[in-house]
Amino acid sequence: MSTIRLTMAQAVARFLTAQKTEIDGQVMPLFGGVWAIFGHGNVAGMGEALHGVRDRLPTFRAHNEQGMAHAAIAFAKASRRRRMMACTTSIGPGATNMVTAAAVAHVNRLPVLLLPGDVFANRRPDPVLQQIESFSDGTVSANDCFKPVSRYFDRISRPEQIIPALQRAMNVLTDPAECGPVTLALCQDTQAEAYDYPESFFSERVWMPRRTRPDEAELARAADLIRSAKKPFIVAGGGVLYSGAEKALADFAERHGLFVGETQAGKSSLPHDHQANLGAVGVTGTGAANALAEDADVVIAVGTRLQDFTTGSWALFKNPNRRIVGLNVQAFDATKHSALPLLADARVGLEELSRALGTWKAPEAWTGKGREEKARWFETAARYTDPTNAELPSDAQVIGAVQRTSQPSDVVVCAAGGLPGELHKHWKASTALGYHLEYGYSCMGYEIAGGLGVKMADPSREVIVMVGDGSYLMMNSELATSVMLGQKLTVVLLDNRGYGCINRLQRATGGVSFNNLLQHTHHVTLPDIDFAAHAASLGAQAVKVKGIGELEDALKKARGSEHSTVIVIDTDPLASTDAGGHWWDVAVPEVSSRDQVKAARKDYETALAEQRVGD
Ligand SMILES: Cc1ncc(C[n+]2csc(CCOP(=O)(O)OP(=O)(O)O)c2C)c(N)n1
Ligand SMILES: [Mg+2]
Repeated sequence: MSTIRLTMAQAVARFLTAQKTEIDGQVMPLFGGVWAIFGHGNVAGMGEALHGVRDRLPTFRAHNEQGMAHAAIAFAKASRRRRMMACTTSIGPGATNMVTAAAVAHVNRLPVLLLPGDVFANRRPDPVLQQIESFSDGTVSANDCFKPVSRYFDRISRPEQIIPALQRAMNVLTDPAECGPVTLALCQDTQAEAYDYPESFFSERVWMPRRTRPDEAELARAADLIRSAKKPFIVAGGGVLYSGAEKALADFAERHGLFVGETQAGKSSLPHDHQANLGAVGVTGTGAANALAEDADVVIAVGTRLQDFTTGSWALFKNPNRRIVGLNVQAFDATKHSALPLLADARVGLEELSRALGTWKAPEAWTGKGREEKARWFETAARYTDPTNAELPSDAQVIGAVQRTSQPSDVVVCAAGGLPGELHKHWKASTALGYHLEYGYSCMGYEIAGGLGVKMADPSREVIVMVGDGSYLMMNSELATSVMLGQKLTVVLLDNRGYGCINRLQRATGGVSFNNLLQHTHHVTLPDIDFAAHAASLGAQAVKVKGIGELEDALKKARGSEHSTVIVIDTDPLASTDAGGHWWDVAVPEVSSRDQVKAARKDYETALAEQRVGD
């Protein structure tokens, strides 16, 4: 066996360069790069190793570990999980800064390879700078925080351990069912230790997406159930996009006369104007999709985790006879709420299901209802997004302006605040992946860093990041990285002077406006933040606009620019789209001295009665 003597860190770097993926017949590197913030625990080991492979595996310097991991996660999502990135950090705070991002990837089932540095395996210099020192457990380090939010966690304390660990890591990162974050905590002395690695460990490997075919009996049972349906309805989740099943979904819906509601992760599975697409479903759903979801007797749930925003906290699907067919690669999801599982890749699953259904079509009366509801919704929705002269436009009116100046190939990126709900209802996505919402963890601060990852995944598309003032203040530093890397973003920053959506939620649950909008906080001086000046200081072109007309002009100008641009607009914190949507379970206090809370509790108990438990 021929071997090569490398440090463990050099072996990691070399191994990553040998991993390939095949997209549209073209073999390319699986890893689009490594994000790195060096410190003690990775600068000497991983730093030296990454420098050695920089021509084949670029290293990118970020400003915040959470932000760089967000960029990596967004890159993977925008690449349909077919490409990914790694992230390396120092030990201690550099590492734990990434834990929230690991949770983002875990919830959203997205691949990212996290390589935090760890304490010395030999323990000689203990306690080292940033070592947390457990009194009771000598094996614990700060990196144990990654365990619950990693699909696979390992700590590498001998150089040869990296051989099975990296192979296991690749299984997890590329398996559609298991997919999620992998954390390999790399002890700093081990990174620098040499070992005679077998050459074969570094042979090129081309990873192909596994397309699990349905089990025959499950397929027959699912087809029987769908054939018995009078009111079938499809829920399209992120799995449709990860599988590249858009055409299969369109064919399936057309052939069998079915309508589709899209989750946040599934939005853009069908073009907004496709006859079958009723738009968003669930708590932030369109009136059209929700009308059909409420009545549906068979819900075909494709590639969705069925989170509460999709199921209306399990009160949306009201038909007492409703059954669910769970078409999913992951049994954990396919069997939720007594669903009839159909374990398969979304694309082949839909193709085979269609074959099994033959010429079966949904009843015409039901199809007619879908068409009517869709027409009614579009008329209603336009009232919220049409141009306005209002001094303080709503989020929906800003979305209307962005939409009017956008191109079909644009990608809109968002994650938290009031915007995701408004975008889910109103954004008209024309092409697959044109809508990028991180709404599994809805992590404030994902937006700009995520936008950067989306842009790096496909630089040919214009990326428009929509972000609230709260999210922007929480994390904006990768804006400077976008400037540094020449990866252009257009950021539309909606300044409603605080946490608008949480203030609205607080009021809706009977609370007093308290500690959300800046004016309702404990303060000595009410902040008056000059976001345009802030963005400009990070190197972006920045402008503050007044109203929708100026916003549209600024958006057109930004399109012509090659530079990252931030457009700031003041918006109304109280306005949101009251049409469409569905109840969401947010627990209201059972006792309170406030009459408004008592009233909200009464409404809450009435709503709870609609919640279906366990069926
Ligand atoms: C990291 C993180 N902390 C807290 C929350 C809870 N949260 C959701 S939206 C929100 C306010 C967002 O404010 P902003 O970005 O200004 O959007 P707005 O609500 O004003 O539309 C908060 C605090 C979260 N989703 N993520
Ligand atoms: Mg805000």
